[in-house]
Amino acid sequence: MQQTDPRDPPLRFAVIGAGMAGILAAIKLREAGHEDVVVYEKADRPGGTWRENTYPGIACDVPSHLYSYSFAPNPDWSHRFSPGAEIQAYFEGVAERHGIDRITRFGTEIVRCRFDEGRWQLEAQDGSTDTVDFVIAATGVLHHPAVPHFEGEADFGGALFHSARWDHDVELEGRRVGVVGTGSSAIQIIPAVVDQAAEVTLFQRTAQWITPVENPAYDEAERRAFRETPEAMQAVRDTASRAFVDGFANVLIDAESPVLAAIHQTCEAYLETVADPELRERLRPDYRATCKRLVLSPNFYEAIQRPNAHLVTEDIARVEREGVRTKDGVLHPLDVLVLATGFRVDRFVRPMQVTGRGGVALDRVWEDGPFAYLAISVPDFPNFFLLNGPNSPVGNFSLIDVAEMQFGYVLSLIEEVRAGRCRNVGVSHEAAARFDAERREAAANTIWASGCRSWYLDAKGLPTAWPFTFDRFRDEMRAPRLEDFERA
Ligand code: N01
Repeated sequence: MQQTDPRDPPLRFAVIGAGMAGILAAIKLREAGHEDVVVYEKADRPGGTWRENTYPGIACDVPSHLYSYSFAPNPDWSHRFSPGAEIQAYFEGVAERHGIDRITRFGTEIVRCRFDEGRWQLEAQDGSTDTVDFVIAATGVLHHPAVPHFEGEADFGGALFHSARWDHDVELEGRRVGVVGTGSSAIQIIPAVVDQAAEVTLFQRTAQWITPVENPAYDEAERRAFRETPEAMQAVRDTASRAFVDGFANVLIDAESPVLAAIHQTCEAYLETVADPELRERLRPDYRATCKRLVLSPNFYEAIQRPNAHLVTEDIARVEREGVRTKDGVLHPLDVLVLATGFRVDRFVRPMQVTGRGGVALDRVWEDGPFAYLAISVPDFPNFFLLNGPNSPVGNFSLIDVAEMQFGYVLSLIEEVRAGRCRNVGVSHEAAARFDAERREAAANTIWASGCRSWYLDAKGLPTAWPFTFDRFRDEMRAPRLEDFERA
């Protein structure tokens, strides 16, 4: 292994993406004493998914005191599950307080990253270039909208857009609004628009299990108490963490878990609150709760039972000038059609072209689906680390927690270089293959593989998310097993 002088010129870092994970990485790099850090962000402000998703009703389904950085608690959250605009303001505030906006090049999309002579050559869409020692890819998961194309959609006389590209110029008051999809986005949109719209039509391809949640507001006295007694705020966080992580994330990998059976029963009981038996049966899924990502809602069933709400379970045949025609020949007249159809979750850093050691293209390496050792490192891509990358834990818990643990691990790898023990560090082929084989085997026993279609599955139907306990993830993230890494 090559020894380098720790007093070499300071290491230079590029963080790609100024969303939750990118802001975190930049803050932690600087805290660790790395001063030469640049964040590249293609949009004009930070926030990632919270900047892009502005649909009516948007909120995070993880309690706000848990969905916060551990180092930046926020006593002022308005609700247990605060709305998206508040979360966006939180990230912008944290980025500003830590000076991250000042080291971010907004409006600059990195299109190519090439590993060359031990460093990464970056090229942006505007033609500018950069050379860095490390790339932190914080490009998000739920980022590239999945937009289905329906025959005849070009003829539609109304407004048509994806839920993550909400067109706020389109008036909803008194209009006939259609929503395609029954994921978390659609289930939040329906209650939020049902009062305004003349008619709301939900096009459901697959029914969805829903867990009832309450979303109380924090009053001023509670917020003052959080401000004055940070331990009280920490206690709320700890309680939520125990419920979401220990009580849920740890059991997803065991399809036979009694906890999952209890969640199923809760969802079934909630479905019973739908008064009309015919509507109730059309809303009843034919798979197990938590097979798909569990949807939490305080009010979806109430909204879908309104006289101006309609549930359509026939498949969509085509879009016409007047609206959507389903396969039974019925035309559903619409003024607005929202595609709440989810995201292309297999993209990760792409369409950025990443070329590693020996000219190997990431696209090529990921031909059969994206993978990364412990969700962080890909062989032949040294000094290139992913946050919330392929095989990362996903589910109803805080991805901020996940990213914080991952970045602590990445910092330990960076330390190998800073200390002069090597110049480049990346997982070995052998360790990556061993991890991938193990995670594939484990994935088959998870609840996600129990018989439903979801974005948790790859093209062959295998769950891609972390298929072990959350406790194991925590343990793995405590420190890298350096023998699994090639250091040059
Ligand atoms: O997307 P989804 P989402 N014709 O992929 C349907 C996070 N999130 O944006 O089930 C008809 O879950 C598709 O049908 P089917 C959260 O992690 C969090 O709602 O495949 N329908 C499905 O019903 C979440 O899981 C929050 O049969 C079509 C829907 O579209 C993730 O984002 C809020 C179709 C897509 O559901 C994604 O959620 C929002 C077609 N051609 C999002 N194509 C919170 O924190 C797709 N569908 C609350």
